Amino acid sequence: MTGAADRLWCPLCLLPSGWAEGVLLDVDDTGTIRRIETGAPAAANTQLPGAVIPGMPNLHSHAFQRAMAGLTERSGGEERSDFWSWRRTMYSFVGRLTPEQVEAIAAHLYVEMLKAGYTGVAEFHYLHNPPGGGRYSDPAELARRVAAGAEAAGIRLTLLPVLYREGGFGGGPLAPAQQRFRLEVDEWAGIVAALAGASPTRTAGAALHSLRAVLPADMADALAAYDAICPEGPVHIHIAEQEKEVAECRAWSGLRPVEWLLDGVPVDRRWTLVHATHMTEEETRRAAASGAVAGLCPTTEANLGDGVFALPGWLAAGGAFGVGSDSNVSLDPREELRWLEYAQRLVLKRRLVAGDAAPPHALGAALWLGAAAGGARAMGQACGAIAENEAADLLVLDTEHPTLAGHGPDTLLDAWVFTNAGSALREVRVAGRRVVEDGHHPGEDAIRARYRETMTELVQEL
Ligand code: NGQ
Ligand code: ZN
Repeated sequence: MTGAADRLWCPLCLLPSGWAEGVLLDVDDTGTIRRIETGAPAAANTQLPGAVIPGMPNLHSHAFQRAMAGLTERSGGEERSDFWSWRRTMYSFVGRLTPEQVEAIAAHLYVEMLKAGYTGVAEFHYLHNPPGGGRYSDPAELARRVAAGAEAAGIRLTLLPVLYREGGFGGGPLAPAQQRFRLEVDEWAGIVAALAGASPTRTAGAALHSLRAVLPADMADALAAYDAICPEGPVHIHIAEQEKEVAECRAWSGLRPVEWLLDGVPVDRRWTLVHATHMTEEETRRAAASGAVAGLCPTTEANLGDGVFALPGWLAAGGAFGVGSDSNVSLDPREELRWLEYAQRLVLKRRLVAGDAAPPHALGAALWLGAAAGGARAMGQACGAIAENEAADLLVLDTEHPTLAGHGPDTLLDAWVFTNAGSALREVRVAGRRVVEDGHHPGEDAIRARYRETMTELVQEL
């Protein structure tokens, strides 16, 4: 899918400089906004009926985990349910998925994301091989299935093939279920190269699963290979999510994970540090100053009992952030932003934590615009703001909706983020093309039917 050349007019539009009235967006055939005019008449242009805000890039998703949501809220008989017991359940689930099921889950997931206001997704994709190991005849088979799901839904995609090779810090054998994840570095680079630059709305980037799963020498080889494919492209890594991981990293290297990464690797604006939950003040300052985006996934981090991100220190140091749906227990950018803020309120016993560092916007707009900008950087695509040379990835909010009624520009985004105004999302556009109209996606009936079949198959096998 490419974009749709069009002239889009809206009565009210959130530009980087603030709300503007009578805004005309001139969109080219790659779906990029080439010119913006304010105070323009509606005339014969395509009308966007409401208040227009940038769509949200989702900077971290594991698509297949959507099909596990609701299946992991019971004890497997362990003494203690925690991240690691959840991971064992996830591994047993992963062993069953077929390529057809992976595509059906991704297509459905991405439609749901669009309907909630995510217009793009960075998919952290580590499911590469058939069950038990070996290779599909095309090693990019499952990556292509995920990309086909994105194509069917019409969501912007940065597919991040993941390098995952070890069972722990310093290297170690993989569990049988993890054989589906393991690639040689050159095979991994081949998948990245096969999918990079596929279209104006679909590309690929790099992901290293974690310091637990990639040895330093492999990391260096992978980054060198990647630089030859996408010299400016994004690099993602899971880091410092669990306290046990911090302890194991120290036992291995004498350093904490974020410290190790910042000391050993040239981390910069291309990087997204996913979670970064457990950092000292010094790590927080250094990581923020590196320019890396903090990839925050508050609903999953809560679901898995990870801990609370050091948001005040991060924002005070000028750190960039974005949000991701990660395990896909929640598919709503507003819920991620609320949890991001509310966890801080509960810990600090105060209010407006994320807003303090970002006047003059009220909190809803500061969170939304901050996460959109950081998320776009994490995707490595120009899609995080309504501005010239940025993609026309747009949400049209129905200002007549009861939850938004009466709100002027000052509080509209507070009402959008801090209430259950989901049904006020009237229209969604990706690269100028309408993908959700009046809350419906044109392909959703067929996509849902395939998803239902898939879930019936998977749950019966449990
Ligand atoms: C993942 N998820 O890759 O799906 C991980 C679990 C791991 C989160 N970290 C696996 N939330 O970290 O080893
Ligand atoms: Zn993850």
